[in-house]
Order: sequence, then C-alpha cells, then structure tokens
Amino acid sequence: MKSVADVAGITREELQLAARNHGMPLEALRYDVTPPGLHYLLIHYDIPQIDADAWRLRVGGLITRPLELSLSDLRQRTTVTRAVTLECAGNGRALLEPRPLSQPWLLEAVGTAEWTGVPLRDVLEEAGVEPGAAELVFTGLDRGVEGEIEQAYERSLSIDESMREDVLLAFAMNGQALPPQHGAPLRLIVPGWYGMTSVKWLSRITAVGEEFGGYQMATSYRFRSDPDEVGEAVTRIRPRSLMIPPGIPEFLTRSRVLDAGTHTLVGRAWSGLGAIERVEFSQDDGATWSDARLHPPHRDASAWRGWSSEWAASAGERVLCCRATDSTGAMQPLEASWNVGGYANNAVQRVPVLVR
Ligand SMILES: Nc1nc2c(c(=O)[nH]1)N[C@H]1C(S)=C(S)[C@@H](COP(=O)(O)O)O[C@H]1N2
Ligand SMILES: [Mo]
Repeated sequence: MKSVADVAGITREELQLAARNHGMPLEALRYDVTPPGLHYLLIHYDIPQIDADAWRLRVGGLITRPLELSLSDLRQRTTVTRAVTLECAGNGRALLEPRPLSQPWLLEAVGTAEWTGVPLRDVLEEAGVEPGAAELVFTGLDRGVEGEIEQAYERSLSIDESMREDVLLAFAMNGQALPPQHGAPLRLIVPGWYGMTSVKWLSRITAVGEEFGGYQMATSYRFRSDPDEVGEAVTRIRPRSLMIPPGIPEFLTRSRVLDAGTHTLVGRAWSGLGAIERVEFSQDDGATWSDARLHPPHRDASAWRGWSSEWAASAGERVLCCRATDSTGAMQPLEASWNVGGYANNAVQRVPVLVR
C-alpha cells in the first residue's frame, strides 16, 4: 500500500482523485447553508447505479424485528430537518509534509447542508436492538478495491452514538431529493463526526456483537505515526475556522491582492468536540492575535458559526490567519501534526495577501 509521497509535486493519481472529488470554494463560506453543487464531495469508488423504486433499507443482525423499508416507507415517517456541517477527515492533508498519498485536500473539504430524514433512533427503537449488540454496521452500495481488498464502503458506530437524537437517515438535502453524488436515495448523517462516518448509498444496517473490523474502521481512518501501528480511531471533528480570502486572486497562483484601508473579514468556525467559543484573527502570520466577533450561533448546534473581524490593512505583504477555540478548550494549532493517513490536520489557515 502506497502511503507517503516522497515527491513535492502532485501525482497523476492525486490529480485524478482531486478532479472527481471537488471542494467548496472558500468564497462559499459566505452562505449559511452551502448552495447545491458547492458542497464538497468525497467518493471513494464510483457513484453506484441504484433503482430507487426497487431499493430497500434492510435492518438486521442482532435485531428483534428485522425491517425492510422502502423510500416511501421512510418518507411517511416523522421527519426532521437539521443543518449539519460535514468535513472530510482528510481536509488539510495536502498541507502536510511529507504529503500522504490520497485525496489532496487543501482546506476546502467542508460544507453545511440542511438534511431531511428520519431519526435513526426511531427506526432502531421500532426494530429493537438486542442487548448483545455492540455496534451497528452501515453498508453502502458502492464497491471498490482499497488496500488490495475488494469491499463495499462500510463503517460502524457504537449503539450509544447511533441512538443520539441528531443522527439522521437522510433522503433530502437543502429541500431537494438527495443528489446521486451525495448518496441517493438514502444516507447516514452523523453530526460532529468527520464525514467518513456518514455512509452514503445506504443499503443495510446490521447490529453486530463485537467491534467491526472492516477496512474503513481497522485499516483506514486511524491516527498512526508509523504504518505498522494499530493507531487510534479518527472520530469527531477537531475545531477549525476558515476565512473567505479577501481581495481578488491572481488567476494561476491564486495569491491575493487588495487595497489598503478597512476591510471586514468574514468566515465560519465549527467543532465536533464542543461549541465554538472564540475565533481570533492575525495579520502577521500568528505572531499577534485579536478576537473576532462571533455571530449568533445557528439554531442547530451541528452547524458552523459565522464570525467577522475588522481589519485596518496598510500597504505591504501580510499573512492572515484565523484560529478557533471550542468549549472543551481545544484550540487550533499553529503547526500541523503529521500522521500516516493525513487526517484531521486542523492547523490554522494562512492566507498571504499583498496590500497595495
Ligand atoms: N458509501 C459511501 N459513503 C461515504 C463515502 C463513500 O465513498 N462511500 N465517503 C465518505 C467520506 S470520506 C466523506 S468525507 C463523506 C462525504 O460526503 P459528501 O460527498 O456528501 O460531502 O461521505 C462519506 N460517506
Ligand atoms: Mo472524507
């Protein structure tokens, strides 16, 4: 298994992944809810072909009353709409050195959508999870080969996490039927956890008696400093803030130019560990910081929080940064800590600008 690129330039394989899995352009941070098509995308294999009429969700395993639900069965149940910020665990990967070989995200693997669906808990209560069950395995209809193993995309979650009231089986996104690339006809949404947990193209939920050892649990998505370590599982989203890069970009380099004077910098911050409590702004590459103004929190705690900061820009070269702290005291680091998979790099954003 290839894991680390020892070359500086992006490889053809990484480019191939990047062309399929797009990010959210950072200027889209201006929208409270990310408009359709601007939400980031991460698809390990291919978008599967699914006949929504023939499709069924099967709930089985250590379950008292196994279920087989059609899309219309699900639509007829009590539904909930919730704004949730999703972020890929690989966000920030391409800023690590050496760069782990995978989807080469810079900072744009994030988005917030209004997901509509059925609370997973309601379905589980109807089905009845047997006392011997330890986890639920969520199986997608997409298949591929990863780490030389052919597999369906599958992830597990503990019964306790699955029973949280905010976990959804979603069939709509921003008021529209779920689009193919985001998991139609049904996907899991687990607020607060990195995106890999929110299994798309969901076909089966299986209650199992012991820890599930599938590839996406035991091999992928673990913090390792060496490929031979077992490592810790990647779970909840670490705090992060991002700003809309101010001024105008140069086409090829995307470096920023703007006029001296007062500018309002705008961004968003989120964390799956706790609520966002503070965002700071720096114009000198993190040497000095000042508090940004936090906008009122979103009605749904699972959505990002807006912030802004006035900046008196004088002529010269500046490096703008922002840094979030959440209610657990977790703060974004100035420097990234490296791991084999390139996960959860929440080091502060750096935006070089030329003020003229
Ligand atoms: N079945 C399936 N579910 C999946 C994936 C996948 O490849 N297959 N990718 C996961 C990853 S790594 C992320 S970050 C999110 C991305 O969700 P989005 O494409 O709707 O933004 O979906 C997750 N669910
Ligand atoms: Mo991801």
